[in-house]
Amino acid sequence: MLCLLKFTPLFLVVAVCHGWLFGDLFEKQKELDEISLWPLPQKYQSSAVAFKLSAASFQIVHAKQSTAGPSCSLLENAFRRYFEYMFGELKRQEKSRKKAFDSDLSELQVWITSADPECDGYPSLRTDESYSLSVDETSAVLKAANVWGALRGLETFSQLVYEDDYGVRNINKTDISDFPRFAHRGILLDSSRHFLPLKVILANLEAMAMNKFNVFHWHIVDDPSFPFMSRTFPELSQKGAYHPFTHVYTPSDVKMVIEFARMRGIRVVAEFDTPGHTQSWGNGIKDLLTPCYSGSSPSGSFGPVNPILNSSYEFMAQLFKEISTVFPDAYIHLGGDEVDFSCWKSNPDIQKFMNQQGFGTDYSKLESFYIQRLLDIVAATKKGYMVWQEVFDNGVKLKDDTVVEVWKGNDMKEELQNVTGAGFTTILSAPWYLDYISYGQDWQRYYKVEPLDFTGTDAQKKLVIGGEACLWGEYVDATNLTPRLWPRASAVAERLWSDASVTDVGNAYTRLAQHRCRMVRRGIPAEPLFVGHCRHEYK
Ligand code: CP6
Repeated sequence: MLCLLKFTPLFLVVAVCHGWLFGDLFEKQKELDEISLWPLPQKYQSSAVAFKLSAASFQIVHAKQSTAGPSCSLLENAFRRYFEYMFGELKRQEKSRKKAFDSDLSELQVWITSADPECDGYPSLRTDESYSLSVDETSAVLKAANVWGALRGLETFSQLVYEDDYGVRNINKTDISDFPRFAHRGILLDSSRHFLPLKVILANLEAMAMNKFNVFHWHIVDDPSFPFMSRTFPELSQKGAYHPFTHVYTPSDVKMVIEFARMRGIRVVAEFDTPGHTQSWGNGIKDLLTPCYSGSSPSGSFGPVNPILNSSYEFMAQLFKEISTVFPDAYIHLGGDEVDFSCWKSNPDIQKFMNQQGFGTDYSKLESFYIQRLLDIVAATKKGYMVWQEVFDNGVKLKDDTVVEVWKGNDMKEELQNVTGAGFTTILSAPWYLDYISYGQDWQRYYKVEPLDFTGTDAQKKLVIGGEACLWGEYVDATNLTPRLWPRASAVAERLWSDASVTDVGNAYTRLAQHRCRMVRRGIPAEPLFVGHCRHEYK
């Protein structure tokens, strides 16, 4: 039995005898523990040789040759976080040197190889997240070009550590070489339908890092509320948030989200969706929205942003100028989905404008007219943009680096074919609307999606840069968000990170059940997959 190796203290000998009595059961449990990597690395080789780890004689350090050192706070912070994940539940006395045994593995050396480790930078679409990890006596080496790959490798290392039958931390001899299949692996959270307190957002960034997600698509405002506090237009949240003080994201809140995400290698892409989904904007900004008519007089209700007034574009230029400085990511999501034409149709001034422009009765031309001007405004801020698929479908002229998000379930494959055929990069969210719930294990449905399963050339397939799991907020707030998202989003995480050949649902089930227990142990209340238990529940 493996557990006999090098163990000398009396209490362990007793434990070994105990282990023999229940040998089969324990062996089975150990097998399970040892294969709980999620998402599965690209290349993975492990052996049955186990090394034990003691909190008192194991440390995560910068490798001598590393271009990063103790001045890299991102790594220092990550070392502390992962040490805590691995040894956190141990009582203080077990961590102290008195009662300790020596670790077979004394350290994990983190070796950053690029001249610029990117400690103080932000991750981007082009970030190299690859790493290699070698665990062998007496030290493990994690090698990555930059801090972003190191973060992914630290997560993997922490997932390799398991508790043996005696509560001792072990790690097996392992070699891993890993990189993501897709560059954009996102989660959409909606803080407009319900206000999401900061700590809920931060907890989910934490869970995202555990699943190697790297984009937080923050659908921050929408029809029901405008919680983003703008310095340029404070009226937006004063009049548009559910509450002007408690249900807003202050500039310092937003900074905290961005920094917390950065420390975990996660981009924050904010979405300010226009011209539709903007009811809450109208509370604070006079004349921004189109007045709807009932017959020949205004009905008192309002529609999408008024596209025929110069003031609308002047407002957008100022707002997006601010947004472009608040959010450091190279991309802003401009929305452009689900524009309801009925209000525009009812308004005589809009009808007149349609005639002048020669748009006839094709209101999608008016929508495109608006979007086109908005895109030019945003391009002037030097930002790239993401848009929902309608913007492409309506034939708007887009910058080459635009990312088109495919969200409609019908004809999804045809849409991917068209978008990539036109040469645009695209991400897929249509199959991953996690706000939809049903009885049973729907994660398997998300898991089985193959993003490249559409007709197209190799060049077209390369333009699919990833996907997003979306949790729209109509039925979600702080009380149920986390368990609704996890571990269902984990299925999407593996689809977007691991090799296309990783499709065995049975194998995935075993690992995912473990991964879910690990998330729970780390403080993320992830819901169960099915009947069963987590080992740590009974400790
Ligand atoms: N809000 C916004 C939404 C949705 C979209 N945009 C949505 C539409 C259909 C479904 C789920 C969500 N709630 N702003 C579409 C991208 Cl099924």
